Amino acid sequence: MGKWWQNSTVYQIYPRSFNDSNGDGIGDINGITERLPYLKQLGIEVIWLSPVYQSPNDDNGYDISDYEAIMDEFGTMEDYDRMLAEANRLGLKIMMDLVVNHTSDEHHWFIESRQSKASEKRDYYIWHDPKTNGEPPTNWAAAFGGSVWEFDEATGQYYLHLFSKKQPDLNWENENMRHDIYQMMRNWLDKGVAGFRMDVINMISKDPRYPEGELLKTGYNDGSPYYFNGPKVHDFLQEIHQEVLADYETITVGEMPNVNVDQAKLYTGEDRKELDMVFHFDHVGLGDGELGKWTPKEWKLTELKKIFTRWQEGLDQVGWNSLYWSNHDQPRAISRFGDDRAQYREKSGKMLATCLHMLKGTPYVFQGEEIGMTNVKFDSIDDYRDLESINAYHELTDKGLLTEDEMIRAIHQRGRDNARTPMQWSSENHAGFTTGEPWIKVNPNYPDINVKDALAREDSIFYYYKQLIELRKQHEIFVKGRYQLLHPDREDVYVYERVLDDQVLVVLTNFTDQVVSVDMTVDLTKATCLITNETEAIKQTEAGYTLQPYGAYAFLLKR
Ligand code: TEU
Ligand code: CA
Repeated sequence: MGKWWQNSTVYQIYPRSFNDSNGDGIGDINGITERLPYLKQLGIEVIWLSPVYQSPNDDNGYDISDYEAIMDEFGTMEDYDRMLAEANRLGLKIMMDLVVNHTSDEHHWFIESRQSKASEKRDYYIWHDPKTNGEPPTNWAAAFGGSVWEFDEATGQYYLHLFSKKQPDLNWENENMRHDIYQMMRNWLDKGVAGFRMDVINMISKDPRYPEGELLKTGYNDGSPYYFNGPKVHDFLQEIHQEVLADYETITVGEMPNVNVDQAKLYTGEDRKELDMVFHFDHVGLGDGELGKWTPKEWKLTELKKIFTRWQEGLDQVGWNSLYWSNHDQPRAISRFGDDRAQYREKSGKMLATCLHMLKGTPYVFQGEEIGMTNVKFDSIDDYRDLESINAYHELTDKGLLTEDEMIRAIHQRGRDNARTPMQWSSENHAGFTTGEPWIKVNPNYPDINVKDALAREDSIFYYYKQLIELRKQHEIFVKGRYQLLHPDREDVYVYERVLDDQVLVVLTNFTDQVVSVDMTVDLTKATCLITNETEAIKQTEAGYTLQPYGAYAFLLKR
């Protein structure tokens, strides 16, 4: 099953926040081109590019109004072609973000579709009559607040939008629509892109009965059992493979909220001819309370270990894991799973990277993760830009479910803008991201946390990531080694092994700010230390091996 991307590392760019080349305060494609040598230096091989297509930016590009034009704010198709050529010249592959569960309501397909019931594009979207009492077809809650149904006066029907009302869901039951999507995908592959990250791709098949869901605290119903992993999702994915992907050497990853291991085997099994890997959400949902991420609770390391172990063992030999701590929808890894207090920030960042990058799967590094960027705490909701946070703030406080203070604190912990503050390039004004006014404020800690500083310090997180990425290419055990969890019940350390023939990779990570001891059956004093965030060799006492706060070691030894 050896595929080139099994020992590659993917770097995600969120273009709006990556690098502004023309001083308008918004990241752009020429800004990306300027920084390609930096990514080459890191050692990554694939760039997952969040959407750069034409969009009104209701959801920052995840609402596409033209799949084959470049967003005005990001530049031109010529800029794009130049960036693609330069990336490919440097040996960097571009993975585009395919958002085909929905378009923007400003896409010409939707403009035509809403014009009349007789429009030939009517059935490209999901239109239903009101209930006899005039209410929407179901009471389902939309991901970004309110109902999933928006009434359209012109034709007296509702259209479905699982996200914002400016993101109408496409009707995948319509064959003409599907084939328009396939042609668009082929056009991008013919330009030389390497593949696709497929946005909420397990939502494209809906239960045709549109049954009501369970009542939620918000007063809407939970329709998610009826639009995740739906009845025809595998038919559609196999058709995408057959009509498009089979003709190219691609890398594909499906973003799949609510996917479990058994379903993932069907999505990523090599014989299934669907996708190469999926993003699951089990670990990033840790601690979710009765209002999901807006009521974040403590999480337990034993829970995290159970989740990673379920996926490592579950997909072993029959599928392939993606490995990630964060992305543009998630808080910063160090703040979420590590410790962003100054004395532990870098060390816990290296510990998290060690823990993740030694697992079986393809690692994804989110922009800024490689220099240890952290969450931000803006005082006012007015400083936030993400419609998910802003809509939730108003809906949940208006309904009296959370106070404004509780909501702001939840946004500080789990809001998506934590990942969307501008990339911190230097200690210059606006962190060197722009010479203009940034579209969202820069994290005020940029004078201490920035690329220029990281590149100047050989002990920075950047060079640690570079080393991890290189190790993955050097040792077959990273790709093929069988995973084995050790000390499953401990709440302080994550210790696991990877075994390949007579080789054993032993990974020890301390997720706490305490000194701990770990007893091991293997003799680590004779092992080769591949990488560590410590300046000294591991010590052994009668209580076992000593791990300092947020200490991490990876050893290679012969059985
Ligand atoms: O995200 C899918 C998704 O489920 C998000 O709503 C995410 O889980 C949530 O924001 C976490 O709280 C994809 C894209 O990654 C996201 O940026 C888009 O907003 C969304 O789809 C709609 O395209
Ligand atoms: Ca710009």
